Parts: sequence; structure tokens; C-alpha cells
Amino acid sequence: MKSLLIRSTLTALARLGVAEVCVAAGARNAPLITGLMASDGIKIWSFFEERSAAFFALGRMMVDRMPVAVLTTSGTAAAELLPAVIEAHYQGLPLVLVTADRPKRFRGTGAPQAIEQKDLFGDYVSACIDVEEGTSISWPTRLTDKPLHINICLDEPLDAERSGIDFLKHHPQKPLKPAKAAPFILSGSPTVVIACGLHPHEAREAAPILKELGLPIVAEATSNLWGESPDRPSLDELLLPAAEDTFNSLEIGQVIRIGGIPSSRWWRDLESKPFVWVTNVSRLQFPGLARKQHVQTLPWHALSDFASLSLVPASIHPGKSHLEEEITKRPLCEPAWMRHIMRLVTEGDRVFIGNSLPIREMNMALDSPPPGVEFYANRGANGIDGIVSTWLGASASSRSSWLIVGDLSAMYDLSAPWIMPQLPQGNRRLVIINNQGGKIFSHVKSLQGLPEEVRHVIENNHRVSFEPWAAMWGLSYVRATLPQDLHDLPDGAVMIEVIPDARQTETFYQAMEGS
Ligand SMILES: Cc1ncc(C[n+]2csc(CCOP(=O)(O)OP(=O)(O)O)c2C)c(N)n1
Repeated sequence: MKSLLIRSTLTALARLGVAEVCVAAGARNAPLITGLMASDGIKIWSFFEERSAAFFALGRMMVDRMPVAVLTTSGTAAAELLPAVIEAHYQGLPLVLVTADRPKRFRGTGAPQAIEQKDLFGDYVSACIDVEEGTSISWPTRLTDKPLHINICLDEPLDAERSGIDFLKHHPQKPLKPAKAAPFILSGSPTVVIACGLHPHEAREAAPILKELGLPIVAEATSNLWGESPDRPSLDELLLPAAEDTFNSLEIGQVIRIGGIPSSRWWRDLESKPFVWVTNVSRLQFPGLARKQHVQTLPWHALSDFASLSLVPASIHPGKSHLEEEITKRPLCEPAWMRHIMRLVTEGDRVFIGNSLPIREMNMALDSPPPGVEFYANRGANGIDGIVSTWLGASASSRSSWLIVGDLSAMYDLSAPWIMPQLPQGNRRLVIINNQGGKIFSHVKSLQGLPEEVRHVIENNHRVSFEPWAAMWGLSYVRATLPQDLHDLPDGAVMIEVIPDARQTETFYQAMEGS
């Protein structure tokens, strides 16, 4: 009976197109692990810890756009998946969660390692398939744009499953044709495009259409529209950096957002500007704003209808931007460090950007990156958790990749490097911007007037050095206080702890606010 259930679970995964499984072992999921390991055509990544496993799986999906499964044992092991499931949900990625469980009769009894696993992930999954030995089940044959939970109840003895399946013999069904996009109305007022969170394939699809449209484009790094690329037209003449002083210089009545949800304050402020029309064109069906008035959300394929439109471009106030001047004056401030790091990034590298200040400072400071550089970030739920693991997942299919992450975010994911010995060889540069706390909060106006001791608690100021973390996982370590400290990095995996100049960073932001 158990054999049958294991086999039908593996076959269901194969039919869904799962080609990689991130496994975190326990006794309860051992029969599934042995079944997987006896199978052909499936890549197995092995973890001791479920949270990293799930974020790593997410990173694999983000770049390679194939379904990846995470397999856990029962109890809180299953619950550890929740943050990555939420992130996958908001990124529209169908992460497949396979959780082993004790038989249903244990539910609500408090018996060891038996928790309420059914529907554990609530609204963040498209379905929870709760299956026990001896029951029949109709497996889904297609994934949606949401994670899927498969809860497998296994009784003892948990003897090993000796036979597997050939994953390559089961072909996933073709995706359904998207429904025709509903008609949409646009305003005739001055329009800007805002672009972020585009997979490089989507950026290639969008570039000729945006070129034809000819509107100014405020492009975050993750729009993947910056720089030259051999397989798409250059948009450099239309692109504007996603910096606050760009937004301040725009005269607009309409925004076309393509891709993910922008990380700028300006986007949030659109909430209270119902007179600005917002049209979202995205793979994700989230409007990104709570207001209903003058907001419409169109599916990604509607973008092709935009090429033939003739819209009024937003006017840009000629007022001089101080950004260049202020960065140049302060070569050791945080945004300047983004430039120093980007100078080391080479053609085709993958750059993962952490949340909080790194993503904002990269958006501000990015000038033309080398051809084919790909940017990614976890902007679904904007968490500072799981970032190192997600990057490592994304780095698995890249010969050279970078993570730029804040210090608290890095500390959140200390077990992430566990997987590194299993990764293919490549240059992996884990850059920690150690500004000694959650410094984003020092930029939040409403928090600036709080008593020092309260700010200390909010910012979690600290004096931690990351060198012992590098040593723990056997990584090379470089401490950088000057740009030249980044020269001659060794090959392979390197942890780079950047110590930006706090005073220069502070005066940079003061100057930008005053401009
Ligand atoms: C899981 C999670 N917990 C808390 C937060 C709230 N939060 C946003 S930014 C931040 C501080 C991040 O600090 P750090 O990584 O050092 O980056 P910095 O602000 O210095 O750029 C926190 C706690 C969050 N986004 N995600």
C-alpha cells in the first residue's frame, strides 16, 4: 500500500513537470526520499533545514521557471516552509510542497510530531491534497500560478521504498492558452511606464514594444531593461533611474506598470492620488494598490496591444538631478558602494539584490550594467528572510553570481551556505553591506523623532563581524572599507563584508532630501 502511494506521488510530481526536489529529511519522509533517490531524471538537493530548502527551491524557480518541489518530514518541519510559500505566492510561482504526515487518526491528539498539517498554508496555495494510504486521489495535472501543497500521511513501519520512477517518461501537460485580455481604457494624459521584477525573458519580450511605445520608463534594476543586450533593442534613451529625484521631476496623469510591484515610496504614494490612472500589465494578478478608482490590471500578454498605441509621454522637469554630484562627492557612501560592486560584475553575471536599503540604493545608483546581466530580488512580500538561500538557488545555473544584502538580512539566513558544496562550480560573491543594523529605519521620517533608546530597538544596532560566519562554512572572506579592497577577489565562493562610511551615507541622504 505504502509503495503504491509513494509511486503515485512521484508520478504526480513528474506529470506536473517537477525536475528538482529540495529534500529536508526526517524519518516520516524517508520512504519518499528513498523512492526519489531510486528514480531517474530528477535532481535532488539535500538540506538539514526546511526554511533554507524552500527559499532555495524558490530561487531555482525564479530563474529557470520550472516547477521545483520541497519535501519535508512532519510537524514544525512542514511549518518552516511558510515564509517561502508566501514569497512564491506573491511572485506567482507554483512551488510544490510535499509534506510527510502521520496518519489522519493522530490529528488533534498531541501525539509526537503530529500537527495540523492539512490546510497549513491557507490561502497561499492553490490546493491542499491530503492523502493517506489506501485512499484514492485525483492528482492535479497542471500547476497554476500558486504554490501547491501535497500532504502525504504515512503509517509505520517507515521501511524504505526501493523502487523509483523515471521522471522523464512523464511529460507535463502544456500550459493552458491564456484567456483573451479584456478591453481596456487608457487616459490621454501624460504617461510614464514603471518597470520592475521582469524575468529576463519577459524583458526581451517587452523591450521592442516599449521602444515602439516611446514613453519614458522608470526602470528598477530588476526590470532587466538596463544596458545593452544582443537579443533586444536598447532602451537606454527612454530609461530613467528609479530614484526619488526622478519621480519628483515627473509631470504625469497616468502610469503603466509592467512586471512586479515597485519598491519606491512614489508607488505607495499613488494610493492617495486617485486622479493618476494606473494600468498594471503583469504575470501577477495583483494590482499593487488598494484603491480601486482608476486602477486596472491586465494579463501579461495584453502588452502586445500596447505597441500600436499613441500615448502622451510624461514631461520631465529639467531641474538638475543632484544624484551624480552627491554620489561622486561621497565615494564611500552606500549608493557609491553599489557602483563599486557593479564595476566588478561582468557580462552575463546574475545579481540578486537584498531587500531594505540594498534594492533602493541599487535602483538609485545603477548605471548601464554589462550586457546580459540579470537582476533578481524577492519582492513578493519584501521579506528580509531567506534571501541568501534564494540567491544560492538562483546561482545554481550561473557561472558567476552576486548577492548584495543587508547585515540583518544576512543574519536571518545563517544556515544558507550549507548547500554550497552541492552547487556546480562557479564564482559566488556574497556581499554584505554591514551598516550595523536595520538602517532603513533611520530614513523613515516618522521614526526619526523617536527617543534614542526606541530607535536602537527598532534598528537593532550591533557590532557583529561576519568573518566567523565565512570561516564556519569555509568561505574566503574579504573585508572592504575602500573600493580597492575589492580588487583581485579569489575565484569560487567569497564573502565580502563591506563597511560603508556612515557619515558619508548620512550626508548623502541629507543632501538628496535637500535637493
Ligand atoms: C522577515 C522580515 N522581518 C522583518 C522585516 C522588516 N524589516 C524591513 S527592513 C528591516 C531591516 C533590514 O536590515 P538590514 O538587512 O541590515 O538592511 P538595511 O536596512 O541596513 O539596509 C526589517 C527588520 C521584513 N521585511 N522581513
